[in-house]
Amino acid sequence: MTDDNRIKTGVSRRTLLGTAALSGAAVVGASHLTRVQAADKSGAQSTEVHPGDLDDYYAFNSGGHSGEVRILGLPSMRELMRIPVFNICSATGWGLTNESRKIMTEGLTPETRKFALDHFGGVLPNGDAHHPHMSFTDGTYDGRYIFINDKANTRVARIRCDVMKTDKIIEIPNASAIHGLRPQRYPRTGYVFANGEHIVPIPNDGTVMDDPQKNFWAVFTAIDGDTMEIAWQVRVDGNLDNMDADYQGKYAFSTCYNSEKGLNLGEMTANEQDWAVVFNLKRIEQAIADGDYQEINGVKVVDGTHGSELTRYIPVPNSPHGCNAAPDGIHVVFNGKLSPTVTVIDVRKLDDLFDGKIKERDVVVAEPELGLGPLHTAFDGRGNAYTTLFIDSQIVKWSLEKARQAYAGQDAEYIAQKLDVHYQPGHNHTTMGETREADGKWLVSLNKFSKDRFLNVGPLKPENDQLIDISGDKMKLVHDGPSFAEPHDMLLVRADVVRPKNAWDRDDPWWDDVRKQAEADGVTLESAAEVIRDGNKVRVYMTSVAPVFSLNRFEVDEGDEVTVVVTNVEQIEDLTHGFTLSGYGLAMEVSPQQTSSITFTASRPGVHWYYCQWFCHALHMEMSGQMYVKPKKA
Ligand code: K7E
Ligand code: CUA
Repeated sequence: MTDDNRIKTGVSRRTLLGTAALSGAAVVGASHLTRVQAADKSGAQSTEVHPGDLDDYYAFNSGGHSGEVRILGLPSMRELMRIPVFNICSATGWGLTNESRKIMTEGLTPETRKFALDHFGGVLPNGDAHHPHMSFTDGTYDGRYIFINDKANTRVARIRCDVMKTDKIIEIPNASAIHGLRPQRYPRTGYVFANGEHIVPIPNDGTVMDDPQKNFWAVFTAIDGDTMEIAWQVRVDGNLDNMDADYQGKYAFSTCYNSEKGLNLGEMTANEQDWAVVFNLKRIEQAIADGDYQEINGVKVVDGTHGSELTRYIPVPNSPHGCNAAPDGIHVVFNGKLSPTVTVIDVRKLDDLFDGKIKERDVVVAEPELGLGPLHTAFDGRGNAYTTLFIDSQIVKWSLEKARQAYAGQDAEYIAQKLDVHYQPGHNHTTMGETREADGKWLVSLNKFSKDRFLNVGPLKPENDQLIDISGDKMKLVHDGPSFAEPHDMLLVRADVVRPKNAWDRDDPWWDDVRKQAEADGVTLESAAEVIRDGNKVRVYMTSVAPVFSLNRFEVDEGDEVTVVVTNVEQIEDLTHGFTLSGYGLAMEVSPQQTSSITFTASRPGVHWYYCQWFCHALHMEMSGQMYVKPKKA
């Protein structure tokens, strides 16, 4: 965080009982402290972050079926913030404010938008967020965005890292359940790739519903990460699970656990081998440029099924799951799940594969046997790989080079260590481990079960995110971190890469709609205390400065459509206000220099109090006002 991101100090906002002092909000100015890392007696890196010290890494944790993203600090594992994405949030008003509702609805297909309106008043209430990944420039994180999938309602969202808010959510047509997701690494993001997991008829409108072998498909989608518009889709055989992209900007990879196109467990696991699909990005772009596509539901779809020149299908044992590109830029690991092996390919062989000079299995350079249930692999940048073993409840550390030697018939012991984790790990993630700046300091194992590790909280147990020191020769387990449903994947980013603001910029596009309306109404948002009537529409403009709203009272008629616009004109860091309207199910966050708005029908006559729900001042309880709703004349 640089000083220019911080609000200027010494602002004369000492009115109203000495606002800053009473609210307890610190005036900005302290420089960032860097934590001095000490090793403990056992030689492990210290996880201790003393009061007032800052963590070395941001961890962006997927919230699974809670639909959100959480920010933790590493190595302390303290939860710092939650970012609502696909869920509705009582604290921040995500899903309630006009700004968030626009983001949550404008990227839906017309059919889904209608469905959401008919059943949920406009906003889908749930999501299932699995894979958070940051935008890349030149093979490493650039701190601009985080992208995340929604398996439940087939969407992809983008989070702005400057304000840590979701700014785009789009639904992916022609797909069912977006699962694997990765941004393009090189030269930049660029594309955000998204896997459709379930096979469905395309289009899926009820005209065809039988014969899955012939009529059901999965699609691989490339989204333009800058515009969040869909660039193209590739129709493939089988389904798509996890995916990754290379470090050259030429290829993307997806695992498939249902090459059988089965519709039940027995059918889906029938084959001893499934496959990994390789997508040739240049050839796909050429096919699009040549007009060699079908337009389905407004998206350009190319054919990538068997025999296509756009894809290759590499046989992989057995129902593979995770798909992970190593920071060496050379190796990609497909994790066997039902096979005790992982399959490693060398991306330098892919040009020859696509040119027909070698066969699919010729790109495989290692297939080490690691243990039971290999799901995901992470890397330390020193040639080691760390694979989660779901069934064995272990992390296995192994050497890529030695696994290659063993595959070539040499006598090489590739497994370096197996470490017990508690219990049943899904993903793991290393610090900067999916970038060319992998630093091999820490690994987090995202365990699906915690059983006896914590105080009993009832039948629903927390999960257990365990911190492991990988800086030395041996992995060391150093911390247990309980978490709520359900971290699937965690992104570990060096702290200096992420540079959030301490206040919104007044010209932020976030409230563009409000700004336009206010201009038309002749209202200045930063000093507003006005009620504008426009037929049965009423717009209420106010500001918030601890501990008062600029409007202590406003009047409307029963049945009016009321829009409340609050601008927080605080110049002080961490002085967030809120607006909660009693009895109307409404609340919103208004952070420093932000404008937020909310619209509702004044359907309940009487006196209704509104108040600031974000503790902001010694007189926070008094930060309130009344809406008078005059009853309709009979
Ligand atoms: Cu293995 Cu959705 Cu990445 Cu969960 S997936 S674990
Ligand atoms: Cu403003 Cu509490």
